[in-house]
Amino acid sequence: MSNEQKPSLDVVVVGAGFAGIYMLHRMRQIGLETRVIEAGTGVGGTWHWNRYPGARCDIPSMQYSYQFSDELQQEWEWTEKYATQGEILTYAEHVVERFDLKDAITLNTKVVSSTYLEQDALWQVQLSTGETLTSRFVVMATGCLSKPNYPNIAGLDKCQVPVHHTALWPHEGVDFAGLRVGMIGTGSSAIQSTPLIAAQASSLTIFQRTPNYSIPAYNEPLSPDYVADIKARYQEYRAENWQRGFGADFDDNDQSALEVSDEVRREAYEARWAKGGLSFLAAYNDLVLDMRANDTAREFFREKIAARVDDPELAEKLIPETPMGCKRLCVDTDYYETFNQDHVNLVDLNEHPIECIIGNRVVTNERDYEVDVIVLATGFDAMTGALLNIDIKGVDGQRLQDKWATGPKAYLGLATAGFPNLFMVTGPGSPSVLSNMLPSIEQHVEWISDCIEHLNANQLRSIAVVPEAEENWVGHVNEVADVTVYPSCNSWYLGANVEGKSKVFMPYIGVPTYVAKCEEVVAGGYIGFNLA
Ligand code: N01
Repeated sequence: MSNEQKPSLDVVVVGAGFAGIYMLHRMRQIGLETRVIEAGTGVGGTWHWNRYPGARCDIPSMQYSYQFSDELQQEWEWTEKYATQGEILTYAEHVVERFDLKDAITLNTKVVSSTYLEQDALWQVQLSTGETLTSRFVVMATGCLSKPNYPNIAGLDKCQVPVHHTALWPHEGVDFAGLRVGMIGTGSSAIQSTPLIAAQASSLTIFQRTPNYSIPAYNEPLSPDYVADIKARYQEYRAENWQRGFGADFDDNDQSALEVSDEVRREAYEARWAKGGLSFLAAYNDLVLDMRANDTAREFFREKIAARVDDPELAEKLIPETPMGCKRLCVDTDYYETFNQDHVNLVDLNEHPIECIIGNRVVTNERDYEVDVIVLATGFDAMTGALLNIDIKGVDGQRLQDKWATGPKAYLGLATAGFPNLFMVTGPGSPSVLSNMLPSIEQHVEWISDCIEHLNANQLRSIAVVPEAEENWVGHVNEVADVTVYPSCNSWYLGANVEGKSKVFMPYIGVPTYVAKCEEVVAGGYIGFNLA
């Protein structure tokens, strides 16, 4: 393309989940020609794909929603404390209708590659349909948990029974009635789906590599009075939520778990347990900072899990050895109790690893398990998987896959050096998965759209990360993580769940510090970026 040619678009947005939808809305508001490219048959991102039984959000629904429009948040009626996948998907579809965004979203289409044309300061975006787009900016709204992770098990590709990954669940659902089900994985997706699959199946065998910590959800219908109270002070409620990163109901305690007596601590844990949900982690200020404090919570969970499982030997297998919170805490409804049913079995893969799958048999080193269907609840190639699925080439033809071969490097999780005018929403190095994703998405989308407006207002063609600023930020992200318990187990935060992936701690811990840094960068004239 030569300098005289104009790009077909101002902005290409990749993905029509919550990030892509809001990005499109903002771009439209400032009059930019924008197209969203979405691989799925509908909008909603993670809520479009993850339709497994029991799929729900673990952030209360009054907080897991957009706040950019007061009319929208006043009009929309959430029905339960934790919204179901179906309700969240309906909400995403409603937002698209309400803000008249549909015509700019191209479904059933993948972005195959994206190449930066340096001379023109343009991106050339190749689609799976054969169409090529050119645009000034590309915004990767590809989600943190969108590329499914498949276990490398010999024979899985040839097995003779249906295999369903929780992250690519059939839209028509799966009827498990009377079937022998084998499920691999015991993360959030497995923990949510286990009780519902067990209720249908003739047998359910769960293959567990690492047990997880789970706390009851105590999900319930939302009372009209509760909803009215929050809606009357929604802005204030959102502000409180944002200060805490994870939610207004977090109710942080600025005390160490080690400063109080055993009785006081026990009472505090019991109260958090009775409330249920992720706020358990905020019971004391050092649960994720000090292993000794973490041990007190671990011990409490050990007792709680043991009390929910009838067979003490089985309970032992379900109790994690890892620090609490170093993998994302799960939130359940009757997960552990499901193991008290005779037709539900647990196979500890540490004792009896899967050797292969032959025909309809999952073969461990101890015995074969005949199954009629296999559920892979094996998670995601998190945070980088979807980005690296696209062949992205920046300055001098450098590939993002090569640049990130030893782990992702991004400045504030918003952009990466060598790839000008390409933004990421909640990319590696931003709080993203260690925050309530919806406000984090909104903060990123607003930062990016303000930045594009700034470039346009000042007739600037490009914005590029200064490599040194990126190095410093990546170093800081790791420094912060290293004083916590987070890097101490094989989690997807570290990329440790995917064979061959470099182990680097990817999210940034600390929403308020992060937001202040983003604001400081702008106030200082985009510190750490070159604008030209
Ligand atoms: O995935 P996971 P997920 N052989 O990675 C196991 C969000 N989410 O889909 O721990 C055998 O947590 C793996 O074992 P190990 C939420 O942020 C939210 O459940 O790696 N097992 C693990 O047990 C969550 O954290 C909600 O040793 C293998 C499981 O598969 C994130 O998504 C609901 C294996 C994967 O667990 C991911 O959750 C659902 C192998 N080769 C998801 N490979 C809510 O909002 C992997 N495993 C409530």
